[in-house]
Amino acid sequence: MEAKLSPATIQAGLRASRFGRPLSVYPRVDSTNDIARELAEQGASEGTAVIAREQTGGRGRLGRPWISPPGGLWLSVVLRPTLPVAQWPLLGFAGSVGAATAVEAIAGVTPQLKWPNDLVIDDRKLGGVLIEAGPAYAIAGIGINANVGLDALSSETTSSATTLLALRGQAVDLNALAREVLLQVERAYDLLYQDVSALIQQWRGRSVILGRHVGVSGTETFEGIAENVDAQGALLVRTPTGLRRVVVGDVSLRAVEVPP
Ligand code: BT5
Repeated sequence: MEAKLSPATIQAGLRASRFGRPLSVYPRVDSTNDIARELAEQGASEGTAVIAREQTGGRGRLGRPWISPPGGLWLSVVLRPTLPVAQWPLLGFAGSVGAATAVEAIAGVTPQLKWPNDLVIDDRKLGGVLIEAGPAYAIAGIGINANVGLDALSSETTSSATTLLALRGQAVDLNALAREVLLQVERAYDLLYQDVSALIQQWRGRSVILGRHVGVSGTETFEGIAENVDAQGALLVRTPTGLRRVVVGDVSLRAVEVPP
């Protein structure tokens, strides 16, 4: 039987040493990032985590909506990074590498990563990461379509999204997934300080875009070959006029034109 998300169940056997301590689980909130931010403003320590069974105002990057029905994992963690601000984009790498590693361990499917922080399977989006920075903290928001039917997502996203339930045909243990995400995101976050190139290497190893023809939209729109990511998490795209560095934006995969 599918167990409901519960703080006691998640914390029993939690192997993370800081992430998820403390942890609160709400039935329904606007956005777990907002609750985590309030806690951070009140001085909550690094690792304080907030989970909701459902979000009514879940958000993505750049003000976009994030559909968050019951059955998903909607989780935010308070971070207190001491990294130079130029490296903060790598917080998203820690979130996405950790989340992908956890999904693989619990659900037995292998998410790939699309820059900056999407978890994708067969080019469909399974989850995403939203990093929001505050004065002396950052909030890492992680969303994973776990036990969510495709019909619970909006018609706009069903063709571009996937869920663990749709992929596997059976539910995952959400409490176990939450526990593993807390552990793996903590490990990936610690790598940022201990061995940042190892974290970037893990991101590269899961990348679905490197070496492929992509369209970039952000401050400018252009196409090229996604060549690499740099030590600050920016995407390097080879274009006919040279290498372009993308710090904020979206990428989409393009079919490679075959010459006639
Ligand atoms: C993201 O944004 O991918 C970041 C998502 C972060 C969600 C978590 S849940 C916990 C925490 N609390 C929050 O309020 N947020 C975080 P972005 O790359 O901007 O992707 C947003 C786009 O993904 C939307 O414009 C839709 O096209 C699509 N989308 C929305 N909901 C989706 C879903 N459940 N599954 C797949 N795609 C979705």
